[in-house]
Amino acid sequence: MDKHELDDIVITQKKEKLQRPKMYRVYLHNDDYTLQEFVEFVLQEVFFKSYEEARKIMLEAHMKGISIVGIYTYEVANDGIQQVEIYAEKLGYPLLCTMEEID
Ligand code: NFA
Repeated sequence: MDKHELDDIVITQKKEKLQRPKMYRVYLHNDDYTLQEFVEFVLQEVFFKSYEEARKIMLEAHMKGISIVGIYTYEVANDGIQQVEIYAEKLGYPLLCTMEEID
């Protein structure tokens, strides 16, 4: 093959980079003071849970000490946790959500 035959071949194949953002698990922690109904409200309002999902997540934390709210990107997890803090602070509740990076 003449070596110039290859000159027109354009290599378009890029090295595939995995477009996978780091994900974070958000936890709900139990305490003895926050009203159950308030926890349900916050989970619906901040993390867009249905009433049934919110109640299930709240009850699991209430009984076991901790439960998983969901898995989100950094921004969504962090914003959600901050919103929970703001709501809780307004009513003087010690309600706590935390996040942890997952692989
Ligand atoms: N344990 C709280 C109560 O009995 C309710 C609660 C559930 C608080 C889940 C925080 C998280 N009022």
